[in-house]
Amino acid sequence: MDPIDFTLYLVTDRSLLPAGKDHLETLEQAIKGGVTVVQIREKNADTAEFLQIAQQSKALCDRYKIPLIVNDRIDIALAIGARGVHLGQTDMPINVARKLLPEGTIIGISCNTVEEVLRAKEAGADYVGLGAVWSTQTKKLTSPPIGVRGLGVMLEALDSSNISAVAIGGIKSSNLAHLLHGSTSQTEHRLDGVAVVSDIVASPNPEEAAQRLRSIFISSRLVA
Ligand code: TZP
Ligand code: MG
Repeated sequence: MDPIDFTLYLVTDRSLLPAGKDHLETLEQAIKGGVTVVQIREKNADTAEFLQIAQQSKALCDRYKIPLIVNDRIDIALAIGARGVHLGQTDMPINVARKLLPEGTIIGISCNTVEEVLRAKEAGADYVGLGAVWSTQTKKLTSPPIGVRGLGVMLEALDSSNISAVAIGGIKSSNLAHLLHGSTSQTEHRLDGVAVVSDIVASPNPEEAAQRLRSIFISSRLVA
């Protein structure tokens, strides 16, 4: 299977959609704008609803050949044949998830400290989500944002390992260049991408929002 391109990682949140906007329509526009991987994140849906949203989103992502990752739920990932799962620190441990999922399923984990990054490396995570970098309205944070400096320290902890790394939390087209310059100029391990919720999902024009983020990421990669 092709490796995942993490450049622009859209994490969905239907509660942030502007009035009258539909999840699948927004997802399609974001993909047209250049999103490279999608995570379906449903914090309020029951199982039946989560499954239905995940199935519909998977069908759309398949049409555009975009990999789909399911937040939290191994069972839903299995049911829809997702490319991966994204786990939090208090979700199913990586080694147990690995046993349950088909070979080749991507497992990512959220990390907020260097210790969590080292544990994720040890446990064989395929990628880490580092953050929250900045404060955000999208998620109630349980620890303070790590900032650009903190992100740099966590990237250093990844050293030369081949785990992919994405930053998350408060990332917008207005601060992305700053984030990329500040966190990765000194480190051996560079960010493979950025994970974004509200700057795309809550935008009146998700396609343009995705285009802006992607082009900032790509230009910074060219000069780095
Ligand atoms: N995990 C850490 S911060 C966050 C998640 C899911 C939310 C990020 O949302 P936004 O809108 O991109 O700040
Ligand atoms: Mg979780």
